[in-house]
Amino acid sequence: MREKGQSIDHLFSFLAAKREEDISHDYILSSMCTVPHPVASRAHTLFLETNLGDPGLFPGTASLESLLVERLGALFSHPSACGYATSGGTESNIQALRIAKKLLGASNPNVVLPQSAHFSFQKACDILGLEMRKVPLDGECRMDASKASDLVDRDTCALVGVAGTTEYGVVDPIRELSAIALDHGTFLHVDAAFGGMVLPFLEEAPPFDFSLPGVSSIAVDPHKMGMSTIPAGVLLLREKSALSSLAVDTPYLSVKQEYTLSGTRPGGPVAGALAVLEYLGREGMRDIVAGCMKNTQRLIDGMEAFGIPRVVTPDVNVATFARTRIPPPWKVSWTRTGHLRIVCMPHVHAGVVESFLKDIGENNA
Ligand code: 0PR
Repeated sequence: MREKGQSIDHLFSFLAAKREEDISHDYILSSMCTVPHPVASRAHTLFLETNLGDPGLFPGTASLESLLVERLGALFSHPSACGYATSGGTESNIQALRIAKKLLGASNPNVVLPQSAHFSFQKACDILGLEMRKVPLDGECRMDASKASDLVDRDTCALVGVAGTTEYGVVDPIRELSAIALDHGTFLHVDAAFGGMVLPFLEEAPPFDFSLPGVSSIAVDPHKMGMSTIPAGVLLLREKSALSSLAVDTPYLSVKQEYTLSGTRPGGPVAGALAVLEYLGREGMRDIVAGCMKNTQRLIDGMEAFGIPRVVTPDVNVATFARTRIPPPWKVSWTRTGHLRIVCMPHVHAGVVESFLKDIGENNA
């Protein structure tokens, strides 16, 4: 650390230069995050110094967290769902499996999850000492529910389905998983980190939420399609008792117990996430999601016109293609099996899709 501090001008020109080194969102086609909505940024700055880790000191901010949980619970067909704001899908998935493990209390617990599950489940199972039982996918990259059923046994603490997979943007057969979960009395966690802020706003979407009676918990990330500032995730639970199973005593805080994974937690992204929901309403979200889906379809049609086929028809705004080369400066990603993957986030607007397609057309050797 410096002995004497730098001048403001020096410091901020250094910081600005570093920020310039980052890739412009204009070329980022690989990300599930986006430029925050302006109301999210504005709300976030109002709550910069708030800490939800000691909610008694910030009762206003804490009530926004409750309101966020209530709004998302209602969006997912269970207005009295309980939950809390996490740092994102990874924390939500860890906490959901932690709850499931405690509720079962088996000595050698396992988790049955699709091969397509996000790598956060690997972290969760490592931390929690859970055996991972991976269910193969069908030809459209969705979990094969009939094979899931074969893998569930008495030591299965959780069955996991994904609503909007990271790589192929499809929704697992959650209705079938719900039936299996009810049959075996198993906890069913739905990872809707991405799809949770897309599916409720589509005209026709596969079912994935608490309207299915076997669904025990849902992870949803406002910092993805919810256009909030980072980090904003939410874990929702059907039963309050499930969340209470994580409670630890916090003797010297303004509350006596907490069930979160982090201690200190930022209020800014929570205010940002709620601000977007309140400002846009269902109508505004439907418009934004419809735009992203239209751009996804245009991208698929445009690529196929160049002879580059889609891999699957996605349920959400993630498009995948059998193609391996992309001209610079575009930033795309590749799936584990080598398919080109593009996420049509709100910043990937119609003009961006057209200029990407133009570049592909000119380099389509
Ligand atoms: N569940 C699903 C279905 C996800 O897609 C992700 C992240 C997670 C859980 C974990 O969420 P957090 O990263 O918020 O903990 N999916 C993106 C991915 O791995 C995350 C991401 C976002 C990666 C932006 C890169 C990027 O630029 O692709």
